[in-house]
Amino acid sequence: MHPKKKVWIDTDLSVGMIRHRRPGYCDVDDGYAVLQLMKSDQIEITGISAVFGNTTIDNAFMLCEQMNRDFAGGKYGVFKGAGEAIQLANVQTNDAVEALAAALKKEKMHIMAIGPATNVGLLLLRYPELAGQILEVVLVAGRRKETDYFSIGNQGRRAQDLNFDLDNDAFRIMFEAKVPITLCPFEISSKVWITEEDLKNMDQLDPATQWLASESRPWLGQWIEQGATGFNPFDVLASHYLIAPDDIISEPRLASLEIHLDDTLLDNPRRQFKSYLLCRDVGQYPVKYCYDVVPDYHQRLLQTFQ
Ligand SMILES: [Ca+2]
Repeated sequence: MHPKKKVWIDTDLSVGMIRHRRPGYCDVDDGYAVLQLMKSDQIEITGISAVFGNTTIDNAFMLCEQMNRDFAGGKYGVFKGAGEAIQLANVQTNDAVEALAAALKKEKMHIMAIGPATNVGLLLLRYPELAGQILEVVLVAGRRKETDYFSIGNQGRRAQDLNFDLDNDAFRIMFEAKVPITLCPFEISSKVWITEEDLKNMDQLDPATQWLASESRPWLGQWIEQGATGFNPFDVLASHYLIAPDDIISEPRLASLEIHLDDTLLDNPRRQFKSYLLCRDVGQYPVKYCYDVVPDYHQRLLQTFQ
């Protein structure tokens, strides 16, 4: 038997929340990633921390506590992290950063950071000596080139690279600390779809999976309004990679941080610029870039919730 892989979860859980910046419901994908790790016998969760992102830090923290209480018997430590991006001129700590530091002092572990990487960035600024204790940070961000748009549905909507966009500096800090980085970007998650048929199958499973299916329906409805037939469960590619890396196809790339025109504002006459996390043949920082799944991936994904 292989020893279990130790994984710290850092998440901007927003399952079932109303968006705080514009109308509509929030992403449900963190819920799939957290529940998949909770259910896996390959993984030992070493702690769960919340970060702002898809929703406010208070909502994300409340949902971390709720999932831990309702679906894991409260057995994990749950910690509140950053409510905003790193301010380099005023670096703060928080409960999540201190708890993660204490855990890393005891043992090496992987970190699944499926929101903005703010808590990991803060940790590396305050405790640079702990960089060598981080076996890998698995993140949901990046693309090959600035013209690889994140297209949602067929109405022309383009999504941001939200986890990166909300805290560019956190990524730069991780790269400069030379922490091993694995990226599960839009390129891979755009190949995986969850449909109403999948939710109906999840309705027949355990209460945690039933809850996730039920809370996913308003989110699925928004994707159908955008002309899609399902939704891409972005963050679950990160959790699945940690559980079963052989199901995920990756290649080594070199990441760079570059500034180009904002691709989400193409029709806006007052177009602005933004930072991009680009993963090319040439670049500055080595990353493992996950870009495809095995042919029977959809079935394998749903089996992990059985
Ligand atoms: Ca997330």
